[in-house]
Amino acid sequence: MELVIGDKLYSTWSLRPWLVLKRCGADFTETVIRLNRPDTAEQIALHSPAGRVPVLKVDGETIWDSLAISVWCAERYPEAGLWPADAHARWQARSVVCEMHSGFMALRNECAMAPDHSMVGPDRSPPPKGEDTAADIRRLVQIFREARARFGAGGDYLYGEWSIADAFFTPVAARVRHFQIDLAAHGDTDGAARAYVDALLAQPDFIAWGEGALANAA
Ligand SMILES: N[C@@H](CCC(=O)N[C@@H](CS)C(=O)NCC(=O)O)C(=O)O
Repeated sequence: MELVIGDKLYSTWSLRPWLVLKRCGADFTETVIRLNRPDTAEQIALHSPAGRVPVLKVDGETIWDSLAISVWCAERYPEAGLWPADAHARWQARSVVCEMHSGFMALRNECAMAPDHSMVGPDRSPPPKGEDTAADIRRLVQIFREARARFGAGGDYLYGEWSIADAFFTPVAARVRHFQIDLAAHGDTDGAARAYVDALLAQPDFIAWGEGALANAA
């Protein structure tokens, strides 16, 4: 099984299925394509009909898009518990994953992960100023606080135990850290959303991704 990904320093879409595959204990190789280079499109086209990474190659098939790969993992590795066991939590988890996958454009645009804005490393950038971005952050805080309050009792993650939802919000946690976003100023009255973000940043597979990112970049 081969996962084709973009630069680990800033390919937020690649991070998600990488975390999910790690959680499954899947045995996979990584092919890293450097983004923002003259030959990037050509390199990606060797692997992806959609011209985007991540791509998973398995059983003679190509699966592209971070959500499609994550859903494939849940199907292939049911024992990994990639969706919450509780039905209500599971319905909510799928909803927030889809909301993350298709939305938060202002936050993505203003806090883009790119060569100067890496998901790991000591560099930090000033907080975003846009009102649409602030609205996105308020919505994230609402999602985090509601899920943690309703379903989070079994662990530190959104629905207690780690799930695909956490893979989808880990790039957001990296943005919160890099862009020094004050969640308290966006509705996190008691620090519950911040504690969740800190749990994502402390997750061992994300730390391993960061070490790999810095090694790749060296
Ligand atoms: N919706 C897709 C988005 C994938 C995407 O936009 N990937 C970026 C890299 S992070 C890409 O391949 N860009 C092509 C390029 O930089 O030429 C997914 O979730 O996998």
